[in-house]
Amino acid sequence: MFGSLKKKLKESIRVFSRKVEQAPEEVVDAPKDEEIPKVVPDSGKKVEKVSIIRRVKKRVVEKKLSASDLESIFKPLELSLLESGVAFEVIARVRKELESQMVNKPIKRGKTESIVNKALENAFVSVLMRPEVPSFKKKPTVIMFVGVNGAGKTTSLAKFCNWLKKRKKSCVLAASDTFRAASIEQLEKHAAKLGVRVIKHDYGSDAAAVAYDAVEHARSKGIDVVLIDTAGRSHADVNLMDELKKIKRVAKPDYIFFVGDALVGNDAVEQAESFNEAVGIDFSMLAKADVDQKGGAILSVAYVTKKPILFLGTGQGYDDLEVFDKDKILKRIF
Ligand SMILES: Nc1nc2c(ncn2[C@@H]2O[C@H](COP(=O)(O)OP(=O)(O)OP(=O)(O)O)[C@@H](O)[C@H]2O)c(=O)[nH]1
Ligand SMILES: [Mg+2]
Repeated sequence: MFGSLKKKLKESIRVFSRKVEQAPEEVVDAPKDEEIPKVVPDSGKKVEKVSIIRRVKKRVVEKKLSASDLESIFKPLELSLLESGVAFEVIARVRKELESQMVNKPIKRGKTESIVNKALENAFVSVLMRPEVPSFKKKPTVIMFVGVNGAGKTTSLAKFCNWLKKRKKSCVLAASDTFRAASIEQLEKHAAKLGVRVIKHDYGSDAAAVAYDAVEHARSKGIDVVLIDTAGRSHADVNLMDELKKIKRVAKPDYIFFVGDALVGNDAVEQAESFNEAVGIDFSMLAKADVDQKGGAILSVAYVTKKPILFLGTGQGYDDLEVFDKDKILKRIF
């Protein structure tokens, strides 16, 4: 996770810092003549030596950057972030943070790299959100999974079911992807392994009706959580987006989880925004974080949608699900 982002950032921080170091230096606290202890005639060498040392020690220790200095040297960092799929809004925020922490602030020579590193870390702190994990106490809690084709919805749903089971919550799955070939069998396989029930209709049938039946089933059997699998769809496909709205209307989910593929970077951010606009999402889950070296989606989805990332998918096994932990993310990057 974050391999290439970390490498890129390290290199661009070095370039950035070198440029800061090359910016014109200011003589700060240079001793004014009257401040320099006068050598008293016949006072001996000692006093004279002290005054020289003081003068050398106090010269040229720091510099200050202007906003335009920062703007002109931000390029390498900006490029690294763009190449890593970080959203434009996040880059703008990072620039603003660096500005507030570095412009017109004393920068000690030789300390630039650690100052830039810290400023960048603070910038990331400000864009990452800490999710509040719901208690899922309402019975049944209904959760609908949405996202584009192949993002990892069904796998994430199965992992989440496993996560809930470990917390003593019972689940039922709704096979509301009645569209893609073999989608129902895929969900049934997961359900068999997890020991939970699937509510299904035929392929081509009304996805909302399946979801409705699953909610009714949970109600009558006292099941804690209903997990609705939906077909992958492009936000540009009006008919399929209307279908999603219908499932929402009929099943009245308590939460809508957007599942994005971490590997597609900024595209996942745009998808999350579109699904948020169309049906309103409550949380994001980013699958395939284990194979994502760039981290752009992980850094951007929550900031842009204003909805927290709840989980990261970190592999293909049921236990490969990680509650999003801001501190853990920062430790991996810095
Ligand atoms: N490495 C890795 N692979 C994952 C992860 N999550 C899902 N996958 C894989 O991604 C592929 C697609 O996953 P699905 O769960 O079928 O995706 P989907 O969004 O339901 O796909 P559609 O129903 O076709 O839209 C599968 O091969 C999964 O094993 C993850 O966290 N890490
Ligand atoms: Mg699926």
